[in-house]
Amino acid sequence: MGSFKPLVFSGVQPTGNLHLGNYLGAIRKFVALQESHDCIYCVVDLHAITAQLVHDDMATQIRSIAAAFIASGIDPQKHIVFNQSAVPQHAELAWIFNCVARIGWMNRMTQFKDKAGKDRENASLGLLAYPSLMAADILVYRATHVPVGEDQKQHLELTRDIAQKFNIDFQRRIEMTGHAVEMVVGEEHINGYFPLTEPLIEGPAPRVMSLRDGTRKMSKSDPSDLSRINLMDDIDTIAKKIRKAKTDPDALPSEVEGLADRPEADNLVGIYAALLEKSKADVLAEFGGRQFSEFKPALAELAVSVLAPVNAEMRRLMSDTSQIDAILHDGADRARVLAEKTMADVREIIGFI
Ligand code: AQP
Repeated sequence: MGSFKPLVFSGVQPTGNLHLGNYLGAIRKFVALQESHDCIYCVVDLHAITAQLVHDDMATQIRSIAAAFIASGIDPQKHIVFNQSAVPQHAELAWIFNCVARIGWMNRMTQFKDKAGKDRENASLGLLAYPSLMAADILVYRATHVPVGEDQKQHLELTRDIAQKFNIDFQRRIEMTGHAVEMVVGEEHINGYFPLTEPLIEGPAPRVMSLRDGTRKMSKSDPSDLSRINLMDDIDTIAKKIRKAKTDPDALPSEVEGLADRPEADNLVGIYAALLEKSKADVLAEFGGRQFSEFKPALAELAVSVLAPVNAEMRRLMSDTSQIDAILHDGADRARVLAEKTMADVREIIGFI
């Protein structure tokens, strides 16, 4: 009986412009992890149709997320970059997980409540089952680590619940078919087929907030484009959005404690710190006592210096999509082999012939 090999998986939905929150909360972590782990990074297009079914520019959106991965520094030869719908095993395992998970678990998901809003009866069944597909994305590779922003924490807990319930429900058949793997959970050694995946949420910017409202997360689907800095924004647009970002009238505090109850100030200082890979305390040591009229231009300059190379490379990749298409095809071919190995085991465990 072996043990699980460390493997990183994460995904991004092609649902609109990638923003600074996606970049700092997720993509920059993806880039860092490729030095120490085998990584699989996926454009999760099946997820993109859960909240809105028809997207006229779906193909462009898929390519643009893949371009953002590559432009940020992900190496598609050493690691795997592909789009989810090209590997049908994700959907196959998601169906099995729909039968493992309980409706009550899905109903408790805060993202479902937020996205379905008041008209829950009219939300798609796919939106309710979204976390089950997310669990399948991760577990079809038996991935052990998932870098994500803080908003995905609850979904990853549910992924562990699904893995654990599958392992328990099928315990006898997992052992009978010789597919048990030993894992250590706390002090205990237990056997199962799926690992209990660890979220990797810690980082300089686990939750970047909207530039228009420091209490809401920066989001692709926010109707106000001024609420977010997009990776494809040009220099002038970035500067304008930071200039117009909501703030309060006070000067910046000298200590981090002074940011409490000042969500917009806290967010802008947090963004500056994350871009510079320093702490908020370091930023306040430099800017404490200064007005936003001085801080905002410095933030705009920093944001441009970090994002401009990513932006330029994304534009180059999107100007001739043959390179991105080749990367996605090659990635899907390699991902399919790994996913099919898991599905062959799962079919045997369940008893499908
Ligand atoms: N504001 C954020 N701060 C830090 N991390 C964030 N992420 C998203 N928003 C922030 C992380 O980015 C990764 C990709 O997210 P996603 O596209 O799969 O979906 P999402 O979490 O629902 O992101 P959005 O931007 O809010 O998209 P829409 O509006 O389509 O729902 C994830 O790791 C996420 O945690």
